[in-house]
Amino acid sequence: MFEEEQEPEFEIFSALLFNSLKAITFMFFISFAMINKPADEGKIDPKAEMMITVTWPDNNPDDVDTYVMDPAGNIVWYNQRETGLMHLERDDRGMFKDVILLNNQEISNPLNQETVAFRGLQDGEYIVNIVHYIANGAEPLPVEVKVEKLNPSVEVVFYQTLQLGGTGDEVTAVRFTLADGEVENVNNTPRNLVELTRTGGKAPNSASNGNQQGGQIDAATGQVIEQ
Ligand SMILES: [Ca+2]
Ligand SMILES: [Ca+2]
Repeated sequence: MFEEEQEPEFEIFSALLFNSLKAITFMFFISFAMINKPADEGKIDPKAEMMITVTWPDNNPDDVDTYVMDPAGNIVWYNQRETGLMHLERDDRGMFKDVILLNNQEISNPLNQETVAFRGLQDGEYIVNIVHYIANGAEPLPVEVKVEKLNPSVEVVFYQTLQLGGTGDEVTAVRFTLADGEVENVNNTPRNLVELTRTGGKAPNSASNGNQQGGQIDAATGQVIEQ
């Protein structure tokens, strides 16, 4: 009799205890998941108006770099990841430092991709170049370049696979002009951007301003080769 009366209270207590334990366990896993978030994860601006995505084959060790010039002459690249309204989300260096944590173990991340986001649109011409910064094989490297205008709905402005032919090779993937938010004059007339970032203009590396000749770029160091 006595035991029967006590039983419901005990059940309520144990149910409360069990639920508390569940809540604590849940919070533990949430905080654990947050700790494990890779530090190198790129930020994607939710307000992006345009997105340029450069992709090369998974697991390929080559380093490809993306250079984009805006109508004001600003150039975004790995050493100047934010300029004007453009932002390079991440410099992908092939397999270098491409690790993610899974179950607390480092595993290699096969993805080779760089993205440039535009926070706003300026009228005028944009130039998108890709550069074979480090090539490891003798074969040409296929690189997919996609340019999308995101608002009011996603519109693919350009989508093509181009070939990069070895260390130092720079290719103009696409040039386009924005006029009142509309894309015009899509073409691929070549224009070198790497040289501009090293020889002055609006580029941050003013150390080589004196070299008006420009000259060849050493792809391994990024420095202008003295003639
Ligand atoms: Ca890169
Ligand atoms: Ca990679």
